[in-house]
Amino acid sequence: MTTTLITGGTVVSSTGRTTADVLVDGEKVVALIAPGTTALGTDLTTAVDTVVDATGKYVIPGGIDAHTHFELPFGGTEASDSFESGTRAAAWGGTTSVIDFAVQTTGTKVPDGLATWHEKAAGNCAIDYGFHQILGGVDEESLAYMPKLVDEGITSYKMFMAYPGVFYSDDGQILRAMQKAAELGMLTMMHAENGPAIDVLAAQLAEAGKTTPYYHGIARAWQMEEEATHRAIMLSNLTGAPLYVVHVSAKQAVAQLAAARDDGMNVFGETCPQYLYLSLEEQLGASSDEWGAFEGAKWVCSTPLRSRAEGHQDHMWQALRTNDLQMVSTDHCPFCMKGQKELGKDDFRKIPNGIGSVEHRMDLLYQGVVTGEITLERWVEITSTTPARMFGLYGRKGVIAPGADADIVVYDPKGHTTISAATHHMNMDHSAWEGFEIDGHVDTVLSRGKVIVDGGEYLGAKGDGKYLKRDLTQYLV
Ligand code: DUC
Ligand code: ZN
Ligand code: ZN
Repeated sequence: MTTTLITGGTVVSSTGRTTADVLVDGEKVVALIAPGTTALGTDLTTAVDTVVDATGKYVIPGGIDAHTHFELPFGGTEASDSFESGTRAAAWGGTTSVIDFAVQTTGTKVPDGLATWHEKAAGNCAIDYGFHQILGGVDEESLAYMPKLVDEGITSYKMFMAYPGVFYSDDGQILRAMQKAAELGMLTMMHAENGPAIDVLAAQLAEAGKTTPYYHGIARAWQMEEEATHRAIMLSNLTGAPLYVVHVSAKQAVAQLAAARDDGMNVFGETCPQYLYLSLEEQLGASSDEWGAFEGAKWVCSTPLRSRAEGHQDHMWQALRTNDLQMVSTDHCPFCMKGQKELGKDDFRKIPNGIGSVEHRMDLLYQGVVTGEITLERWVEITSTTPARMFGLYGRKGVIAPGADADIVVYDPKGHTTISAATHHMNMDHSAWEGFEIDGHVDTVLSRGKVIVDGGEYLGAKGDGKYLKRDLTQYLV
């Protein structure tokens, strides 16, 4: 077994920071040691196989991105990152676990969708991976399969209040699934937007000739998100099923979650980097020589980017500080402009929805530390520790402590990262983050004890990543 000592760094957890050397034996962390001390009279730097010098750097638990869509069929095409390219890009960016969504679309069977997802991922991943299950058709069969999902380590599932005919569940279906989830202790994840109403608004805009990407954001108005979030909370309240609302972007939706939490309900919310940094006006309204007003298609995702004038972005940062929102995932769902986003050149409704960020989440959130939006500890908490607890991985993941998997990132606060499609590792012909400057850098990444990224070199291999059978959420007793 290989032993590694990470020396001289500042080990950061969700609750504090300390100067310590981290000793790794095989796949596990075995000790945090005060620097300069010897263990059992041995100078560990000469006793171990590998020494990683982290002097002046942060040593943090590897990032956990709990919301990715690799190879997702969507809008007549497929998300452009495979499990291979997507997890490798994640590793480059300091993410060492992902939880992707196995898909049941309306009219198909849950075990078939799940088997397909296992086939796509097995042997291809650079880092560890788990699954949530999308339920796109709540019926007797899919309800009966829910206990089996738990047995297979899929302890959370997602429903959609949007996308009629593809993923959509009506309120009666949601109620039934939540009743079952409450019984099983499963976490219900919700895409909370009023899809049927949005589809009417979108059709009215298109008929009026308003077909550019900007109108995607107008059709998917914040009222549609607030209303659906409220409805999901009420169904959760009625059934006793804990609720996790994905990709929250509207400040009014946050207010719904905050009020429910103040009332003692087990409801949680995630936001994504795009809702912290990007806006309806600047991105969806963008225009370029190459793409004209279609430039905004790069940022067409759902929920949509919100108006900066209305203050949603600042509110998302605030909610992360106050714990009204608990964590940040990417909703990584990449599509190229050429041949994919282009499908909606004449009609925003045909643009495949999604932004690719799996490589940049740790950096983008670290920039929030630099600008004073969040503390260093909160950065670790919302990118690693909380995702681990939320999705039944804590102890193994989300912490640097004896017995935990040695998923570790050495992050250099004096380093610098410029994000660009020319240098990123995601399979995309553009970057939603082109030109973003980060005052920090992912230097070294260990995945279960193996150094997979170091000094600008990728040292991992396809198949390093293993399937994560997850426990029930650790947020509930
Ligand atoms: N939102 C996206 O932007 N893409 C995929 C699915 C979703 O809900
Ligand atoms: Zn969604
Ligand atoms: Zn998603």
